[in-house]
Amino acid sequence: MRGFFDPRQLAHAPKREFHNGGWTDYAEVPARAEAIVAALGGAEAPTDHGEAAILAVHDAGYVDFLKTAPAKWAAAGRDGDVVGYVWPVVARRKIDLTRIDALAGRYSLDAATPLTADTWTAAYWSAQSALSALAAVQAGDRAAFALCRPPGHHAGADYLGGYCHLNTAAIAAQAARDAGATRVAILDIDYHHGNGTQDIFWARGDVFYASVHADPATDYPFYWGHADEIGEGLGEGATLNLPLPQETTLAAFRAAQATALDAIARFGPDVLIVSFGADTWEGDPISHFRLATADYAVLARDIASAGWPVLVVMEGGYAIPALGANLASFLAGF
Ligand code: OKP
Ligand code: ZN
Repeated sequence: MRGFFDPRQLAHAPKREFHNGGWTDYAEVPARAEAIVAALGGAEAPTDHGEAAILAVHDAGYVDFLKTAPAKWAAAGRDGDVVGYVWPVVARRKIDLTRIDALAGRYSLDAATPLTADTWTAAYWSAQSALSALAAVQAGDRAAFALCRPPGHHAGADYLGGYCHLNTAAIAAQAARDAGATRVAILDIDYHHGNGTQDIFWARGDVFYASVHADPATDYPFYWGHADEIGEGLGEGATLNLPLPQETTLAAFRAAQATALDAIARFGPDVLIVSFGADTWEGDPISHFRLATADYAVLARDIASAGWPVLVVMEGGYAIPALGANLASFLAGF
């Protein structure tokens, strides 16, 4: 299977994130991608598909923020990375925001995702890796892999969060639609719910979003991913959330994924995009499921047996020594 990655994706390296009332080391480190490239025995450089596919999903003001916020932060006399500290929870007024702190709150979901001067470039190439893997599938490959790092599924049209800036799965889904696919399905099997992907396609019936994830009653992102969220308007019924309790092992995870695959089969996609996170692994440092390395091949075989062309995009997974083997197990299942 072809795999895509650009070394410029390594440049984004925030030092810390705010968690449980204090600063901790940033979990989404460049070494994650290096471990995966090593396990794959290398990756192809993506083709530059340009910014239009990104702007087909993301708000122009948000993209401008990603590019310019680090310079505004420095101009305000601050050291370190851009991070918000006040959020427009009560009133998202349509006022012209200029202050860097107002922008940082307006365009973010949490304080766990600092922006650096290199973030835009890394996120841009992460999106290009997704678009290049999509191109391989469009050219006839049964499956292709995009080593998207930074990841994407928590990023909405106009906000970053959860280590994510550009929603690579959504960008690929929209690009597939724009290239003529009638229906696109996204299966999200990262440990965390992909709130950004859900938000982007919430009111649309042409892109189905199904997610198996840790119950947001106990886990990030808390405000999304509950079973009663099914989409709205034209999108009603095109969102499926299957939250599971902490300590979940293969049997229950596989059954939930089968429920998602059945719903996707009824939807009838031209192409399936899998948001894959290896943070469901039993030893993940920030997550609480109990999947074993060999389980990923089982999950992948279940997905592959449905027969749709599959684009796999990388999301989370933070146990660096096991990351390569977990990903290799998953890809081998195809
Ligand atoms: C991103 B992805 C632990 C705090 C975790 C953010 C979780 C983001 C997960 N230091 N908070 O879905 O793997
Ligand atoms: Zn995750």
